[in-house]
Amino acid sequence: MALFKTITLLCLLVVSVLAIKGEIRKFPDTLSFGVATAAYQIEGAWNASDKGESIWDRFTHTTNSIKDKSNGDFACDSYNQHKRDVEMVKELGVDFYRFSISWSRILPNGFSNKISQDGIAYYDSLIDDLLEANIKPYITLYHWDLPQSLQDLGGWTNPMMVDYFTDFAEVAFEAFGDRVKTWITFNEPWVVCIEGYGGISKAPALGMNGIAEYICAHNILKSHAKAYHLYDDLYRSTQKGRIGWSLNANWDHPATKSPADIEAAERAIQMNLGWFAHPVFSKEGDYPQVMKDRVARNSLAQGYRRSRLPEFTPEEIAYIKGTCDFFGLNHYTSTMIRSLTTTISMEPNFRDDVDTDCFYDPSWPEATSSWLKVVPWGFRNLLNWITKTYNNPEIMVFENGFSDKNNKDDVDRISYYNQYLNALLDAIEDGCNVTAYTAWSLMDNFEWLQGYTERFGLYYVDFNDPRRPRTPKASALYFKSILETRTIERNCNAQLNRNGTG
Ligand code: PNW
Repeated sequence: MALFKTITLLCLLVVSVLAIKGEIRKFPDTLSFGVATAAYQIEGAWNASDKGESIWDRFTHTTNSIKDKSNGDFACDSYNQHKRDVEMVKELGVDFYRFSISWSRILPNGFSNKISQDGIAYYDSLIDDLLEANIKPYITLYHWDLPQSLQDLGGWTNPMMVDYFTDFAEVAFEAFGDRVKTWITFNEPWVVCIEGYGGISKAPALGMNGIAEYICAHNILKSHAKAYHLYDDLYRSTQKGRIGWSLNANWDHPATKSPADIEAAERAIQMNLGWFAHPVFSKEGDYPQVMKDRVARNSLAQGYRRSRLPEFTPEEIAYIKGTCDFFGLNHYTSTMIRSLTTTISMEPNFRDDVDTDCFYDPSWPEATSSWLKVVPWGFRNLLNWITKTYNNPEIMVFENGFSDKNNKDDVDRISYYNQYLNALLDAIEDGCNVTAYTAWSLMDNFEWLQGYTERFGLYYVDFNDPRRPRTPKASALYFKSILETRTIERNCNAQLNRNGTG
């Protein structure tokens, strides 16, 4: 209790100092707020009841890849403590809770011929408790934990996955769609394909750079579109929900004003975000032209008979186009981009295909995650880029957050949220149609390769205590105060805004 009081006082102090320094800004009523988690990162209970093995179970159990040698076997024990989770979400006063479904918990062997009643019961109970607390459940269908049985068949390199994923989606629509009105098919397909298929820093760690990530993305695009059409054709009219996906993107800022760097930064964003966004949100559909050109050119120079980037048929292009009811975005940080003039290496490689040099400005404040620098104006620029490039879509921000090591008096996280929420308001004032903002994460959890060494939570979780007690950090109280008033103090740090749009 003493700790709670200290945190409250500290938080009030921070809020009042910030308020004295700057004006108060109001969030529009059209913006709703939420917090997010993902199944493998919080649930634990990896083999409870008839749950099947996922690629993250296999990866953490059989490789030495996790920094602190940990895994998600127990994690935050949310499988047994979801009532406490709902209590926390309620305490914060958010409008929605974004969580993901563990595919192998509801379909133990990956296929829809066998549905786990215990798996369905777990999510049923979570959804009912949320609704009872007046919080909207938002479901992510795929947050990286593929059933191992489907990985054994090639995972996302197997074109049959399009059907298997759609079957899984249908089971979820049937079981939960009466109460769940916002569906996110895939979380960050870029990370799935680049890090899990091209690289080795996410399961299944295939490491077939320059080849496998393109096949993975091709099948995920088709899987997403098929699930979207299924919802559209069979469920939308009765369930009246919405469906899209959530793409991760950095803001890629040109390192200088030279035309070459400006072009390189645009290419970087087209070949990372546009890779997935262009087929769905652009007028013409398909992959960005610059991406088709680059990968084809490099592939031919490397002796391949065709581009390593698979081609869509005109029917597929039309089928994929428009398959999102909103533009879901996960954003954390920015990078500086310089153009390169590399000779084409004989080994295929995604980074060579993009062919830019990226780095972090040394003046940017750091988080604990090596890739996360604090660049709020980049958020504003990115939201404006999406608005301009894709003709003003409705943007729902499904993740944004900051990592530290082990800190309940998390003033750096408070500062991050203050600055990024101000940048979001700037973007709304610029004309961006942003309707949702989600903090990652509700609580500290299993941070993939980093295990439990990087914490993103608004709530602190004690991973040494078998009961996994959760305690609000100062940032939880700060977030709660923002939600209560739907206002925020203007960020006074002019220096951090020096590169912003305007
Ligand atoms: C997200 N980047 O991943 C994931 O959706 C979460 O599961 C994860 O815990 C969270 O961010 C924090 O890492 C990202 O390089 C991974 O910009 C990498 C990046 C962004 C998001």
